[in-house]
This record gives sequence, structure tokens and C-alpha cells, in this order.
Amino acid sequence: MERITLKKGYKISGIENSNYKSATYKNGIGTLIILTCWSLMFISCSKKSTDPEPEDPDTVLPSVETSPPNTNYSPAFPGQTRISGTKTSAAYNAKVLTSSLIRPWGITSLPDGRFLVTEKAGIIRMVTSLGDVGEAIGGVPSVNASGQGGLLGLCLDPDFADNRMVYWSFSEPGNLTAIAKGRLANNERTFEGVTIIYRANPAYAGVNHYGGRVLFDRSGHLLASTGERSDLATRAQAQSLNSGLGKILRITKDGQPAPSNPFSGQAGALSELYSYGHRNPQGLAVHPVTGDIWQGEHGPRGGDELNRLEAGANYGWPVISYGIEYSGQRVGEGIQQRDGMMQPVYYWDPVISPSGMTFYKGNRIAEWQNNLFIACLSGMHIARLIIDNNRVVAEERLLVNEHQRFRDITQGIDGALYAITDGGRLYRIDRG
Ligand SMILES: [Ca+2]
Repeated sequence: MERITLKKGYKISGIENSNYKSATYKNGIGTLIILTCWSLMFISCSKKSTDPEPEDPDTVLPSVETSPPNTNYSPAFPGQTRISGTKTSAAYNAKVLTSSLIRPWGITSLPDGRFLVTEKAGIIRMVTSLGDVGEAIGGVPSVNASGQGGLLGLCLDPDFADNRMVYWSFSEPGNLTAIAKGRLANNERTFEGVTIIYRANPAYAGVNHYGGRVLFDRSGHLLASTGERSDLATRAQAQSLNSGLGKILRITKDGQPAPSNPFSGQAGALSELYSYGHRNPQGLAVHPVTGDIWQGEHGPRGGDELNRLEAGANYGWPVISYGIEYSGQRVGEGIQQRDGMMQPVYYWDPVISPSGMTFYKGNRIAEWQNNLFIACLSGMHIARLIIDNNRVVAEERLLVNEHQRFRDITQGIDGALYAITDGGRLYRIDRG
């Protein structure tokens, strides 16, 4: 397929056209633009020393998705799925730092350049930026590691440098998503004063869809994602304001509802809810410019979603979805839009299984600035999304040749990206 290079062309094509056919340009116009860009390159070369930020040309490619969709559902707006592809122009490489982690699930960056990593079986370890893996840190409450459960996501207190507090999500025997916190002891061998600060009730005897990410927002409150526990018996609770299932919760460091929450004081609603109608959200990230919370969730067959969260909003599951049941049946009434329910910013059909995600805030690769990177399980790649004006305008798949189920990704203090895989690897992805 022909590749056309043009400056910022994807922004126009990405928003106004949903597929490559319309995203490509008529050859004459394309040639003109290429010639213009070529001329501009000569000009920019000659004045490079006076131009502090020569912009890289952005490459518009066909959509990265070439497999047929599971449904014939139409997107709600152009560019909501199968946006134009793009390709990082800077050289970068991915190095395996270690392969000896065991089912790692969450990774977070410490101020000194090391990392804390959770393992599904119920362990938190320190890992250095060279890939040296430490012993299990003590003091962690036991988990139910059956099915999709276990020790899940983790994050540091915004004041970690002073208070050494760490927060993590896990499936507590019983059986529900819970949030714990503890102080990393000075000797780094144990967590001190560990307490379980929140439990997403009701408990349910299934072992799927726990959600499991935790993240501090800019107001210093802790966001936690919970799944609807997968089964038809509990699924509808994603729409219920008095259930902790299928939600994004916003709590204080002590596990109490954050005071400014949208349903605070409303009869019949849990005050800790921030948004609802979620299926199995495994990705949370704060946009580095807007401060908005972006969220990724596993959909049914063909309905993985990227959402931008608004306080009190209903994200639709299981009433609306772009996917179908794995059996092939429609979900509910088989509708994709309804008044009062938020549309995903972007969706994937077939699914990629989006798990942990992070916005890139480093300067190692300038063109990645403020892009969203999503660790994908069944997709076996890292998705790079260029986002402009709250829309996805281009998509790239990174590390596809590694054939790994990527579970989480974070940025190190060195400005490189670090990603973990179900197979036990830790990658550093950096300028090459
Ligand atoms: Ca949704």
C-alpha cells in the first residue's frame, strides 16, 4: 500500500475520515504535498540551527487493524475505530531487562529509578533499571489468585518521597476487589502498617473481571477500577449505583469516599463512585496536559474501549457495546448508542485486550510526547495512540514481533518506557 508523508495530515484525515480509503489523498494532491514537504525539508535543513524544534513529518498509513470485524455495527463518529496508522520515525529499541518475573501484573516507577512490580500470585518485588529482581517484600495480605485474580495494580503515594506509602489492588479471598496500603520499610524488606482501606462489595464467587488498577488523580485522591465480575449474575450491577462492581471509584488515602464525588450524599448511591457502566477496566492514566483520567477496558468480543472519564458519567455496559458475546449472540438488545450513556473515545474490533496504560511525558523520543501507550494482552503488542482534542488521530503497534502478552507499562525517571508481560519479561523501550 502506498505511503504518503505529510505534515500533520493525520489530524484532518483522522477526524473526518474513518478509513484509509478516505484518509489517503488523491494522488495529485498527495504528490503536491510530498513535493511541498520535500522543499520544506531543504529549507528546514538549512536553518536547522536556528529552529529549535523541527517537526518530524507524520506518516499516514492504513489502519493497523486488517482483520475483519466481528460485527457490522457502525461507529458513532468518524475515527472512533480503525483510525489511520502511523509509524514512529525516530529510532528506538526494546531491550529485555529480565525474564524471571512470574506473571507480573503491575509496575510503578520509584523516585530513585527502580521499580516496584506486583506478581499475580501475591508478591511485590523491587526491580532495578538493570533488571535485577529482589526478594518478595513482606507484609502483603494473601490474595485469591484463581482465574483472573491475584495481586493486581499498584501505585505510589504522591508524597512517597516523604511517607513511603504504596497502594495496591488485589482480589481478596471472599471474594472481591480490595485496595490495601502500606509503608515500604526503610530496609525495603517489608510493608509496615498494612491496612485494607477499601472493599468493592458485594463479594461474588467468580474469579474473573476484577478491574484492578489504582492511580492518584491531580487532586490527590485515589482512583480504583473494578470489574463487573463477568457473569450474567452480576453483570447488570455495572449499572447499579449501590454496587461497587463495574466502576471507577475515587477514594481518600484512608479509603473513604472523596468529598467532591459526583454521587456524594445521593440516596441509594455509593458516595465513592466516580463513573459507572464499566465491564473490566484494567487501564487508568492521567493526561499530562489536561489532567483528565483516561481509561481502558476489556469489552466482549469486538468491544474493547478507550474512554475519557467524566465525573458521574455512565459508560454504558452492559446496555450499549460495540462487541458481541463470545458465543456470538448480541449483548442485551444489541445497541451501541443510547442517550445518557457515554460513547468510547475509541474502540477495537477485534479486541486487543487493553491492560495497563500510560501517557508518555519523557523527552527521549520527542514525537511520543503526550501519546498514550497501552499494554495489550491478546493483541500482543503495545498500542501507541496519538491523541488530539480528545480524539484518537493515529494508531501504531509496537513490539509486535516480541509475541508477548503485555500487561502494564510505565515511564521510568530516565524517560524510557518500561513494560511487563505475562511471560515474565520486563522491557525497556528507549531511543535507539
Ligand atoms: Ca462503554
